[in-house]
Amino acid sequence: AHVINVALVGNPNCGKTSLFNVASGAKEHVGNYSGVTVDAKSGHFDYKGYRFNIVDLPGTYSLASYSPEELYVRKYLRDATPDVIINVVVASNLERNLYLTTELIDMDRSMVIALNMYDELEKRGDRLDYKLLGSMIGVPVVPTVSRTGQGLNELFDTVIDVYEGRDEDVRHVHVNLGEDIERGVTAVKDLIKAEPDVSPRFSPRFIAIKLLEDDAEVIRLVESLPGSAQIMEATRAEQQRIELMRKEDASSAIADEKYGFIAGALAETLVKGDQDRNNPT
Ligand code: GDP
Ligand code: MG
Ligand code: K
Repeated sequence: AHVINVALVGNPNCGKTSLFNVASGAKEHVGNYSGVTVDAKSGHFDYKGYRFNIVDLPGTYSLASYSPEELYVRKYLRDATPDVIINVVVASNLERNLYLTTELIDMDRSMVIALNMYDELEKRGDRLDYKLLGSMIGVPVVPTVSRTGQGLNELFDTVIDVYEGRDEDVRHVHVNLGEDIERGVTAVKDLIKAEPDVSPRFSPRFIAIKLLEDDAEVIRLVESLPGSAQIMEATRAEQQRIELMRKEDASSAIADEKYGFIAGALAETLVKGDQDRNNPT
């Protein structure tokens, strides 16, 4: 049978472990606890002739390299290279949850979004055109309620489609960071692409953005490359240029652009129920 390696990635408390339990029949602890150890649980199940190996990764708000959870998830995505990432997001808190999504998009990996706690979104009376959102970001979006298992067949059907390369919503879209920053990303990315030995598992775009953000781990990675002096010099120059244009450091400018992109995408796809109620016209 075909084996599909799947990793669950998402913010803390977005319902990853619930999804993992329902899908794999495991009984991992679910709830608002903060674990002492940072690790991953793995399980497996068979569906439609495929063997799914599924890994429940620690919750993270971003793929920066500040916390042990972030470093763990990053290392996992780089070294274990799951075939398909399931990015679990909280449907009623997309402004925050989609930040991590933008970083996964930078990584340029096969991915499906589980729009989890969809029951909460419906209860609030919010309406989201999730198909349009998916086509805007180039990632298929499937509503789920991982506590009950609702939507999980559709989710894993979509994982199969993405794995087999037949989902029409999958496009290589990237989150456009605006002219000032994109120029810097391209300059650094082109130097990284020219390196023979750069970690093939982090995309050149992800590495370039992380360099511009002063990411300590990615700087160490790049420092081991033959062309590191030139890459770091270009990074510093582009950071200074961006700072001059934007009057803020490059990493803040990148975060602002990402949150702006998310806000723009949600403005086109999300109608909040309580908004309608609070602002009668
Ligand atoms: P994790 O931190 O991402 O592993 O999240 P958990 O699976 O531990 O879930 C966090 C909390 O959200 C628990 O209380 C779950 O019962 C609850 N939860 C998970 N999925 C859903 C869902 O789809 N809808 C609702 N309403 N609650 C959910
Ligand atoms: Mg969990
Ligand atoms: K939890």
